[in-house]
Amino acid sequence: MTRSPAPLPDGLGDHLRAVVGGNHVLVDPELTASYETDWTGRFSGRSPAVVRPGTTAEVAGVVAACAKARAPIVAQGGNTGLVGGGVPMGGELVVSLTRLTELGPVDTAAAQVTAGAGVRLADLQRHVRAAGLDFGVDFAARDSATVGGLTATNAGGERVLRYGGMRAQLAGIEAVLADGSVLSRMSGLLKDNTGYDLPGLLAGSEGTLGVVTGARLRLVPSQRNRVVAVVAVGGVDEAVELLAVLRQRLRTLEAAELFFATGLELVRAHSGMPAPFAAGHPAYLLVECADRRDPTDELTEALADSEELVRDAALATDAAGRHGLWAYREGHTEAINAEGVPVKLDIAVPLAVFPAVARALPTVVSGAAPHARTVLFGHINEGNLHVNVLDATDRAEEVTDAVLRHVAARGGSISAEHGVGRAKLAWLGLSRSPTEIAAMRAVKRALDPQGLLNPGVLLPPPSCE
Ligand code: 2HG
Ligand code: ZN
Repeated sequence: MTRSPAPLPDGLGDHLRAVVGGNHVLVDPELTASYETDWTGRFSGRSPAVVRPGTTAEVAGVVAACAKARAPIVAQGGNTGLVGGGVPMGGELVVSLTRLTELGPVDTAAAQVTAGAGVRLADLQRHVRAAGLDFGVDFAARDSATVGGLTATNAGGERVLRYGGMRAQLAGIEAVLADGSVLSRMSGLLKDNTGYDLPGLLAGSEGTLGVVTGARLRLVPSQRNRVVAVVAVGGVDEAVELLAVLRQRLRTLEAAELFFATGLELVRAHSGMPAPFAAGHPAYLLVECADRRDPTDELTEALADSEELVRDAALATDAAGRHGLWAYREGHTEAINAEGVPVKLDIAVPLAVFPAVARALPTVVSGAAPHARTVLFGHINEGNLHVNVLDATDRAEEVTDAVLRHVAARGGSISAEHGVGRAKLAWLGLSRSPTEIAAMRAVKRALDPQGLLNPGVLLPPPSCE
């Protein structure tokens, strides 16, 4: 059954139209629908209106109007977050930041650029690559994910191994606070030791402390030469062992990703891609090396010296070949969704227990949902596994509980990179102590005393702790 949204408080609609223009306050359900359901299809709500400001000043005007009317809001970027943190599940107004697409000139002296919250990751990459630099964060949803969303969720992705996550790329931030005031620290100074790290605090705050409107981003050297290898291995132990060898030997290592036979079969069935090898193998490690000099020889040598771990390997250095190999890994999310709405969990455990956890998880899931199918893949260097569970939406809570408890008991995190959102709200206490949660709650109260910014996301109601 589709719930009707709560009506806009008296006068708020007129106020919002005065700020952003009538065309950018959407109330027709046909127009609001795509903002109300997340990419996976699992999280869905109804919003009284979707507001699309085009400048930071307009965002400030929108937030101030909502504060005055005590109307809760959810900020939204590309809507490809995977934990239900960007959709109006409590009937909030959606503030879409996708019109904030301003992209400043690349500052090659500082190796920085200023980007609006609505700039898509792929556009940012094209822009900075044209100036001979690159951006340190990359992942499959690059064509839809935005700078604002990346920042608000502290996105991770495929290059954390070399460059760290989104927080590490921030040289500054601009955000609208809950009362409509604009917080701006965009000077890009890398040495600025004058108090609390506000960009670091807003990064990963999942829209609960402010609405990110822009960021000053650090850039990294562009690496002209790249080589990608998909390496077939006997299992997850071998993958972890091989990773350790490659990380030790290859200064140029940029990515190390893991997937398994089940995931590969799904990707192939969905995409029609040929098998990477004549025979099937239990697990696959995808690695990428990048450098100003060609890193192919050093990767080939390292693999040859690890012949006891390497069952087979496919290498590519040209762009089409590299993308073809990456497609086996990056194709997982779409191939899984094509099978049905998954329960998505995104965990990390120390590498010392990573193989045991990866082996145990399908059984842990089956204990909670006997008919479920578990597909694992992820960013092995950070011990980060994406646990995708199909045919289990009716057992989502049981599956989540079983997996997250298993992970927490082994020293892991209940959310490695996607964030807490609504999906893991009730389990935050498995990863954060009561003291940490109380401190986070105090920060939230101080910055958003009316509780209007993304209520119901990240921090559980006190009764759940
Ligand atoms: C990735 O690593 C993304 O491709 C999505 O974080 C993971 O679909 C997922 O579970
Ligand atoms: Zn990921």
